[in-house]
Amino acid sequence: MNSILPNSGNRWRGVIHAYKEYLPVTDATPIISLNEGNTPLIRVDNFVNAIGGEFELWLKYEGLNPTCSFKDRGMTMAVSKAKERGAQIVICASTGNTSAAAAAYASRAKMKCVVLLPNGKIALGKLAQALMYGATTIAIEGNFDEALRIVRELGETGKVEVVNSINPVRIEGQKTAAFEICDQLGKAPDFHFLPVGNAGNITAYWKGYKEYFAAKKSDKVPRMFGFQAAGSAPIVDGAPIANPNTVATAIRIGNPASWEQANCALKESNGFIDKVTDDEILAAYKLIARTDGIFVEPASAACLAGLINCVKAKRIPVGSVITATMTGHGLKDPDNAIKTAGFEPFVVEPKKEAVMKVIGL
Ligand code: AN7
Repeated sequence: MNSILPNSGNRWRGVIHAYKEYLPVTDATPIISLNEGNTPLIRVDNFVNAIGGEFELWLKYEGLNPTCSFKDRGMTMAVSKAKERGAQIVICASTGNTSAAAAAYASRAKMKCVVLLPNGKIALGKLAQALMYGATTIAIEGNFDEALRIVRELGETGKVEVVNSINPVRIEGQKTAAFEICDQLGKAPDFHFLPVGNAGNITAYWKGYKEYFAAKKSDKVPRMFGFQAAGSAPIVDGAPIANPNTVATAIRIGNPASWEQANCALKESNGFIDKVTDDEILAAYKLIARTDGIFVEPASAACLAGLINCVKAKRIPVGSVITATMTGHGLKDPDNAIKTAGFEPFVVEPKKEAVMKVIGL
């Protein structure tokens, strides 16, 4: 169970090389990779103590992927398969992270990339990425769900390759995160926590855990615990939301594409889905940075907020092993970070005494 072993020469070469036998690729598939995956699984006892938990919590820090989110796992697959088919243009709707990943992998594959984003509702770092990687960047005067509808319609023309998670190979790539967790932990966790937006990731993790169990690479499957933002919680509320809203713009989605599959994962795993408020998200976002030095984006913190609520509701048995996906890096969203930190830099004269005064020496 060593995640380095599947790679020749001991060098990590990305999730397709590592987990080929579980993925729909052949020798004819051109592998477009940025060496994604193999992200750290970090145990965070300080956070657990701070929230009064009595369990092990391990964070899968997906912000350390090449474009700083979990989306790279699915995108290496989607762009490789698109290249194999001879597609020239990849397209996606995105709340930001999918577009960053699509733009990067398309650039490496020498393909044109078009991204549709909700105007003004995308974190600054993600917008910078789409522009820097050279994607044709279109800001829709509408939300993610409307952008995805347009992308679906364009996909039907056969002229573009859709790389949203409605493309099933995206889910295939993303399931490798569950494999890595089992490899890194030496077993499957009891619970897996993650934020839910378009619901591709909960679908992918559940598929991955089930396949690894079937392959006898793990001893069980975890219960899947998903969390939506209160203003964008269609699955929890049981109906699509026309005007979703939340500070966690990554999961500002009112009509998830993988809704049915998410319900299936929840049911099959004896899982749980709930919503958390923006205040709860921001409190968890700040706490994990201050207790364990882990900077994630607000959407990622939604599942930590959910965990805090589960501890209060005594939903987690003592001694459980929990993993949680930190889906995106905190640097993606500098605006929310600076607003949430709670203080600004001390501006002082360039003198030792002035600095000592601030330190309290
Ligand atoms: C940081 O980039 O949907 O439930 O267009 O960026 O699989 O959608 C992003 C989703 C969680 C939710 N955390 O995952 C997009 C997009 C972060 C995210 C989610 C997203 P899904």
